[in-house]
Amino acid sequence: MIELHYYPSNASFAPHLLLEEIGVPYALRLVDRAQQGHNSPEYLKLNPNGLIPVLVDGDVVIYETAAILLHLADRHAGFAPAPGTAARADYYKWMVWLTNTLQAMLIHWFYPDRMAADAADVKAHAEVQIAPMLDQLEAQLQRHGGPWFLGGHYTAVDPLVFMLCRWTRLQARPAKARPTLAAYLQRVLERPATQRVVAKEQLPDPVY
Ligand SMILES: N[C@@H](CCC(=O)N[C@@H](CS)C(=O)NCC(=O)O)C(=O)O
Repeated sequence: MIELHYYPSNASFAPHLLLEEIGVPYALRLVDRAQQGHNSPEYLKLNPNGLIPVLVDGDVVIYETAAILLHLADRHAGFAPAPGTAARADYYKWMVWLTNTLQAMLIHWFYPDRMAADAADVKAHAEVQIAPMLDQLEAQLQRHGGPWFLGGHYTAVDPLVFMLCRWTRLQARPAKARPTLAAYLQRVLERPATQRVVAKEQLPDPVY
């Protein structure tokens, strides 16, 4: 059975959403961050970076949130455009940009003390850089009118967008401050799979 090594609200949230959408059986394995479970020798064998999540899918042991989403969408039809199409290129573009640009900047915002002695300054600068990235998400949704991030179909990109937007909820101008993005986030939240994951991870309101 598929196993997702997770911690509530961590980067495992996006793969958790996709697994629930796919509807295959899977087991959740809690990585106890309070006890440094992500740095235990057993966990480091799964992910030498000591980061959550890890997915174990038969012989496949895979880390990196976006890679896990791509892998799941490869194994289970219906969550990615056909290979070789313009829509597939768009899907790759957004998946990679979201993880290597927006997610990376959000990590600086969450852990500014890792970047410089003046953590408050790093956090403030990261937030300034995140705002126009969120504007890009708004512009993308306005361009095609939705309902999902790439257009008419919910894809593996949607859980990543939803998770990263959720992570901005405590910022001065969170993702939901943008009207088209706010309506989109509400649509994702209302999906039955999202509701089940929110309940399983016991995420308090507001979710985003
Ligand atoms: N690039 C990684 C980042 C994962 C990541 O930063 N996970 C966080 C939780 S959201 C974590 O495990 N942090 C533990 C730490 O930094 O010590 C991915 O996308 O999987």
